[in-house]
Amino acid sequence: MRVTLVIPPETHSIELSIPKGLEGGKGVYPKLGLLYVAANIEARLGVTPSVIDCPAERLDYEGLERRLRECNPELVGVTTLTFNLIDCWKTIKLTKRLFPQSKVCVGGQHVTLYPEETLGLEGVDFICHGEGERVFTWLADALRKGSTTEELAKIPGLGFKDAGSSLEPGASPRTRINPHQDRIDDLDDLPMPARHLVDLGRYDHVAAQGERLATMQTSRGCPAKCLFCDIRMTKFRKRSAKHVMAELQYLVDRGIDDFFFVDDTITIDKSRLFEICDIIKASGLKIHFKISARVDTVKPQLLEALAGAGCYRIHYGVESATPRLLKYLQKQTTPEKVATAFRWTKEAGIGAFAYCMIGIPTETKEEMLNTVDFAISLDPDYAQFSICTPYPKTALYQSMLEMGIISEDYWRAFARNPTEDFRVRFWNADYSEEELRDIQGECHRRFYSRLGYIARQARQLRSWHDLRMKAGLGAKILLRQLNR
Ligand code: B12
Repeated sequence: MRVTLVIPPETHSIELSIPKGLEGGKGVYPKLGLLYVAANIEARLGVTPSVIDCPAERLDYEGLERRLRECNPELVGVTTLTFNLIDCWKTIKLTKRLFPQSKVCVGGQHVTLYPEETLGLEGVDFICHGEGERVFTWLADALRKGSTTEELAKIPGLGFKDAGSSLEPGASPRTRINPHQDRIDDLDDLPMPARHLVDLGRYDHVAAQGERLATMQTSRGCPAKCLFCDIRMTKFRKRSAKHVMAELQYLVDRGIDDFFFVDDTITIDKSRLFEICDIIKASGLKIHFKISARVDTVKPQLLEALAGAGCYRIHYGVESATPRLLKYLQKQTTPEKVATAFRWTKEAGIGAFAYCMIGIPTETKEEMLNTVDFAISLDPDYAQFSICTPYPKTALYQSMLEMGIISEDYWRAFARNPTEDFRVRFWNADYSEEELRDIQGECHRRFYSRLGYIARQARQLRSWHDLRMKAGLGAKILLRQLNR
């Protein structure tokens, strides 16, 4: 069976918390979801899929068409997030036009949130909600064996269109969504992502440190309750330190020296993280890596261990300098805790990335600008000021619906009918989107145009390519502000 897995082009992404102009041009990280799916089908069924990573291969729809024709697929898997749903659907329709007999299965975070709506889209034959490794493999196996509708109905996490025997002419097929599969508890049981199916040399990012970059995942889930996050209060599951080390070694042997651990919150289980750091140190591997953490999950000893193992940056969710707003966001932190964690991080010799938010409901402009001053006082390597965005199915969005702030479930409507005129909505009664985008520009300019900051970045340049990427990003930040 010829299987092709596609990461769609990012030409029609919707503008979210960060302006598209700033999001683009920073580089591309390898996306692990599809590579996990690819590895599992290869290991369990002996089917080696082709992977088309459009952003990394810099493919538009013409390029994608060329690549799809080369692959001549029978089963196509497409990964999707809500922000690139339009591109996802265009990819599906292109596939169906080129290969009407092929089967299309869609998976990813968006599908997990909106299984029914995604399955309803023209061209989609199957959806996979939740983790895709096993479900997609079961599906491919079932298709290979020519399984019946009843057999498909037994695959947990799968959804499909059932034409049924009594379908009236012209009637739409019934959509059937099977119950959720159990979460994969033993993550060591999963084969490592099939990175051999992509060109690792194509990935790089403005905030990277080494020569060659890879993403890695050592755990899944986060028990925290942040109001704006759609994975809040999900069960934390982890790989063993030994399993993680085997993957690191595999990648180092292939020239990778810079790792981005994309775990939701890798620091939840401290003893395992200590163990990972110890093994890396004992192995003598010379690597750089960065992680994401909550400020209340780090302590000096852990930071020291991380630094010793090669951790060069920690991404922290700072969000706001205003305690009232932190409380509202159910962040369970305070500016003092944030400042302490940043101080400890610096003392351990690790850099920091401060994720901040502006435009939180009821937030004033003064409070937004206070957050920039606070971020500057934390002295991170980078800071990002996102506009607080009620993402689909988050508690923040649900509360907007329940309180009647919005009258229609616009994300659901978009999931049913993704149109290019869709605009994301923010929730701050006192400022329009334009005003918020203006303040956001001002925040980035304030943070990034400091002479001391620019001088430090210049000292840390890795290469001409690095200089080009950083200069390009800097110019964009300043030009956006001047053009406003
Ligand atoms: C790391 C990360 C980033 C990184 C790197 C992204 C990358 N290229 O790897 C950075 C910081 C760049 C980033 C940026 C953004 N991110 Co982000 N990010 C994440 C994070 C924390 C992990 C993603 C990941 O690698 N997961 C690990 C893999 C293994 O999981 P997975 O991708 O979900 O795949 C599994 C299933 O979904 C499924 N699956 C996936 N694809 C397919 C396909 C098929 C065919 C099948 C069958 C199954 C399947 O199977 C996979 C294996 O189990 C998630 C949170 C999360 N837990 O998902 C947010 C998340 C994906 N990001 C999100 C958002 C909104 C963004 C931004 C748009 C933010 C912004 N700037 O406004 C940008 C978009 C940039 C971009 N172009 O991608 C949202 C998406 C919400 C949504 N409804 O779409 C998430 C879910 C965070 C959240 N909770 O709100 N992000």
